[in-house]
Amino acid sequence: MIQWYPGHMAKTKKEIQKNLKLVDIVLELLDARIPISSENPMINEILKNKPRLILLTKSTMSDPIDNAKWVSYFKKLKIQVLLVDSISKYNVSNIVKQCKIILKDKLEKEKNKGMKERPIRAMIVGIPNVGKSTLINSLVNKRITAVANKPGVTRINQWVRINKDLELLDTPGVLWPKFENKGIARKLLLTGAIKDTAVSDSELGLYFLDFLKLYYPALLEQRYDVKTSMSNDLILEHIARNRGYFTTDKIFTDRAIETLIADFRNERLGRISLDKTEDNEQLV
Ligand SMILES: Nc1nc2c(ncn2[C@@H]2O[C@H](COP(=O)(O)OP(=O)(O)OP(=O)(O)O)[C@@H](O)[C@H]2O)c(=O)[nH]1
Ligand SMILES: [Mg+2]
Repeated sequence: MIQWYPGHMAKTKKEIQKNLKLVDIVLELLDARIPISSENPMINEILKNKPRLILLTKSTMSDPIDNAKWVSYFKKLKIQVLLVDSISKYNVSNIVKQCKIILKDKLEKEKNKGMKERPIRAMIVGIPNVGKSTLINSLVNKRITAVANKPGVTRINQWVRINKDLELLDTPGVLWPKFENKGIARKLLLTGAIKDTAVSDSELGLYFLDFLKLYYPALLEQRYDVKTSMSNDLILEHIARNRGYFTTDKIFTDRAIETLIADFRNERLGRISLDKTEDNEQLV
């Protein structure tokens, strides 16, 4: 886990801006479960008017109803967006197609000037754990992967040739996550994007229980055989008892919390989205 501090952020920003000059388009990865909380706070300032495609990763883990809402949310903002999943390869093959559509004018202009058809050059950016490496692996067809040295504008850069249509800058831009408020920090902690000791597991667990009671009561009740009308303490006790997390004189509810969070991360609870468009509609 990278420790972000002001000097590091400035250096990262500079590095990405330098690399931007080498690419046609930026693939901005956001976690489909938290499309707002997984945004970098300075991304617009960094990318400015660079053509951009947002990829909502891990979209088979997120709530399908929220997925649809987020797609229309970004479309309303006139931002190109695609739901993807790098493990099941959902929509991965549509990434290049979408890039071509976004870059249509530029590519046509080059063609009219008599320039040879060439692969689109792209770079991936996103906060830690959002799925940058997994997407690259999923894009790359192992048999034809070739890393070639190609002169960049100011220096030699490593490119990964995905296929005849796409080349990726080999090092994705790792952006720092938002540290704006506790709500965002909790969601980043739950998805595993940050490891922060400022929020205790027990506080995180209770927050998540309240969230589940509000948005996914049926998933909570089914998984742990509890009722949402029960207090959080009682629910945790119930989970701990069912799993054998107790001795004759003690119940380990902290282990029940670990189970709860692990079940979310491992998709055992079901498809869950933590960010809701309703909370962000004022931004549109
Ligand atoms: N289900 C699912 N899991 C994914 C997907 N993409 C990534 N993951 C998982 O998320 C975790 C983090 O993925 P990485 O590809 O390492 O993330 P990263 O952005 O490269 O992370 P850093 O290198 O730390 O910045 C891994 O456990 C992946 O298996 C996806 O589309 N679907
Ligand atoms: Mg990585």
